[in-house]
Order: sequence, then structure tokens, then C-alpha cells
Amino acid sequence: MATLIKDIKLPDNVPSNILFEKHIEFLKEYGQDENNYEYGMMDYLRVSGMYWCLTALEFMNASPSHTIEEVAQYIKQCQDPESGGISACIGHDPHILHTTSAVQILCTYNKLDVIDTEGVVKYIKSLQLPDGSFMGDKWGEVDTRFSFCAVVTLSLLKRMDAIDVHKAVDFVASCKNFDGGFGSRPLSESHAGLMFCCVGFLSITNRLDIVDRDTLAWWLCERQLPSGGLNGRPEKLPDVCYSWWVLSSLTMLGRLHWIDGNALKTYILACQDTETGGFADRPGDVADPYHTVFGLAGLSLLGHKALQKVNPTYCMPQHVIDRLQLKPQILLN
Ligand code: GRG
Repeated sequence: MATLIKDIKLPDNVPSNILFEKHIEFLKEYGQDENNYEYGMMDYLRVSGMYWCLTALEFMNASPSHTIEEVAQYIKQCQDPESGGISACIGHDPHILHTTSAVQILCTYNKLDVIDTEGVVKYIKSLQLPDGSFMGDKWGEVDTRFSFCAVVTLSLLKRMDAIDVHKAVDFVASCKNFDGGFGSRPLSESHAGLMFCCVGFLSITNRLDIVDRDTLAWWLCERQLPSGGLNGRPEKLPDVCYSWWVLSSLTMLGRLHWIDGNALKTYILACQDTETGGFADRPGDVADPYHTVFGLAGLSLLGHKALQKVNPTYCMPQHVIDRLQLKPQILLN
């Protein structure tokens, strides 16, 4: 069966470097006006949005527009005293994704003491099902993203003992496909984003022996298109966020050198908005904090010296992971 290659043509004038000042201004101003329509529309992803903005600024060694205390107090108000989970914004239902983002932010700034961490542990534990999988929240959606969030959060809190790790590993192993990749649930299509979640999960649980290393790394390398950009699955367009999901997975597998790093670097730099600042999914599209943090994280993995070193498993500054004395498994070349 023929494979369709969809791709884009890079613009003629690709910036030769990171537009630091523009990105810092873009991130500091993003979503600040509470009276703005977009502010209300972004309620459902606010705490994760804070993680994207703050982490991107941290990678660039820049400080946020709010004080760390203000950030921590906002997160505190998002914690549900009953379940212990953290929501996207004040008054919403808690969800594992925002609970993880909140813990990542608070660990980065050494501010875990503002929330009830035992409540968070109780919440994550309550989401594990008998087959080892995790729900995203009390409404029951199951996905390997939530398995990853569970172990990221509990390992940052040093409370991996709270869940059944063996069963959690069995569930993720059951999501492995014939092509070496992983999907969101057993028999679901392989996807680079979920590959990151499953490889990251196995890196934290020290079970990377479960992956078919070279088959998986080959599938990930196949994501690189003639433009240099990466897609998330066959026959899809490139998107700068896969610079992170794919590259971090290849790094954990010790196979980063299997892709053309220079071509990818050019693609990522081309996704910068030279007027507004920020990175977009593809050159010329509208920039946002999600694509900005993962574009910068990808450049950090490619060895950009002016950026802080990123940890490939946690997508957090390496110095924070070192401070917490965490040692997620990374396979050597
Ligand atoms: C960053 C530490 C850290 C945690 C986040 C939530 C999560 C953990 C990761 C998300 C991984 C991810 C991007 C999954 C993709 C899910 C999916 C099936 C997307 C498909 O969306 P489409 O069809 O995208 O819009 P493509 O690119 O395939 O067209």
C-alpha cells in the first residue's frame, strides 16, 4: 500500500537563532487580561497553560510576570479539599493532567508546601483501576497519558508506593503494538504523543526493558519529513510539538542520533513568529504557549547552549530533577 507523505515547504527566511526577547515578552503577556474573551475561553486548561508558560520561561532563564507566591496561591485554590485533586482553574472539577502540571510547577519553584500533598497522593491512588490503568478523573476516561501523569506526580512526591506499580506496568505493556509503538489503550493506534507517555512511564518505573527498542526508535525516526519537521503518525503534517514527544522518546531510548538534528532545528526555528513571538505548530500559523514550550524543549534536547538543559522524561529543567535526586531510566547509545 502506498504511503502518502504530507509536508510543508519552509519559508525562505528562517531565523538563524532563537528570538529570546520576543518569546519572553509573548509568554509574560499571554492570558494576563482577565476581562478578555480568550481568558475565559482558556479556563479549562489554565493550570497546564501555566506549566507551559512558566517552564518555557525557565528554559530561557527568564522570570515570570507573576511572583512565585502568586502562582502557588492560585494553584492552592484549585485543589479540591475532598478528593485532593487539582483542577484547571478555580471552581472546576479536578483532573489528573492539571494535578500533574501543578506538582511540576511547585517542584520547580520548591513550593510544594502550599498544597496538601497527601491529598494529591490520595487522589492519584483513587484513579487506579483493578487492571492497573488510570482514569483521568472521576468520570472514568482511561488513557496511557493518565498512567504517565500518575507516575510523574507520585515520583516527584516520592510516593510511588501509593499505587500498584506492577499492575500499572502490565497495563502500559498491554498497549504495545505490532509496530513497536504504543497507543492510548490496548489495540489503539500508535501515536508519538502516547509513545512519549509510555516510554516516559517505563523510564520512571525503570522498565524500559519492555520496549522493542530498535523497532520503536525506527518508527519514531520515520516521523521526520523532508522539511525536517516531525509528524505524530504516518500521513500527517509536521507539528513542532512532536519535536518534543519524538525527540524525548528517542533520547530515553539512546537513539537521538538516528534523526537529522540540523534539519529539525531549522524546522523548529522556522515555527517562530517573528512579529508576535512564540512558536506555532507550523511556520506562519498562530503561536501559542503549548507549541512554544515544546519547541524550546526540543531545541534544548538538540543541545542549544543558551537554553537550560531539559530532562527528557519529566519535561522539566534538569537541575530540578537533580535537586530532587530523581534518576529516571535512560538507555545509553
Ligand atoms: C509534558 C510532562 C508532560 C506531561 C503531559 C498529556 C500528556 C502528558 C501528553 C500528551 C501527549 C500527546 C500529545 C498525545 C497525543 C494525543 C493524540 C491522539 C493526538 C491526536 O491529535 P491530532 O489528530 O494530531 O489532532 P495529529 O498530529 O496526529 O494530526
